[in-house]
Amino acid sequence: MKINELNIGKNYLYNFNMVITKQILNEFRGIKYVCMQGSSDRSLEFAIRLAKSFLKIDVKYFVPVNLLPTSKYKCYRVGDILSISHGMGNPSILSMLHDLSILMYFAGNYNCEYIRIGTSGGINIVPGTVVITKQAFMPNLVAGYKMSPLGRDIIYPTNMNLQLNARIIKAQPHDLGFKILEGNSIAADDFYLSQCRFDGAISPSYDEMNRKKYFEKIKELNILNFEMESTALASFCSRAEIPATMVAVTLVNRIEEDQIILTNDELEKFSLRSQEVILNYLKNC
Ligand code: R2B
Ligand code: URA
Repeated sequence: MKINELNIGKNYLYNFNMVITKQILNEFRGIKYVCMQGSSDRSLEFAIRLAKSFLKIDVKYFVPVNLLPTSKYKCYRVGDILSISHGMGNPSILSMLHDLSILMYFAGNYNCEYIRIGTSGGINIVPGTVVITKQAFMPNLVAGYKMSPLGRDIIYPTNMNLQLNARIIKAQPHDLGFKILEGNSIAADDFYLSQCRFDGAISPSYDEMNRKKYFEKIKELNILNFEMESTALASFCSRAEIPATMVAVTLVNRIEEDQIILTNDELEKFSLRSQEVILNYLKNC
């Protein structure tokens, strides 16, 4: 992990509403794996699943403690694993990644891995398939993440860590019960127009024909899913030299549908698949 030297001496993390004290550093020391999910409820559920798998306790009597004194993000620790929420979209995950990485660095956790466990809209694949991202694309189909510091556009590389991907895939049992595919992802600016849906609140500037052509280009680039955070995650982690990747179950095949028409039970079952893949990996570590 490589952190901006100017941060030495910084002791307030605004987005975590946290002053870095010795006690805080002790709470976060020894973390090796950071698992992130959009929703704070899912981070809590995952912490309970981790406790059930690794601590061998009766989770009926176990309430994970949130380590962040802010309403923006929630964070739970189980052994050397953190389960943290990142909110929705690139700006939300990116702000969290800065505070988290400063904290990890000062706590001496220089070698931790970051994994986003998510949901997504699949492209030409059966819903329920889990996608592991190799490279993240912007909606204009450029592989990279554009930022404009001081008004000057810079496109940062967005490669996920392929060794980490290989370790995750290798850790899966033969009877997993669903498919895992490694491919590329698009991080869209929203759920609707940036993912070329027709069912948002504003009329789209495209029609079925243009959309078909766009989907054809997507397929040529081996892009398998749409979501909203992969470019920020990949570019941040490449620059900070943190091994990172994203594992996201697909809830819909966007070639066929815009709407996600799963029942709550199906949605829950599918969402748990990405967690299961990472749980298998962590058990193997
Ligand atoms: C996947 O699902 C969310 C949108 O509903 C978003 O955070 C993402 O990347
Ligand atoms: N998350 C997204 O961003 N898009 C989808 O279609 C499903 C989940």
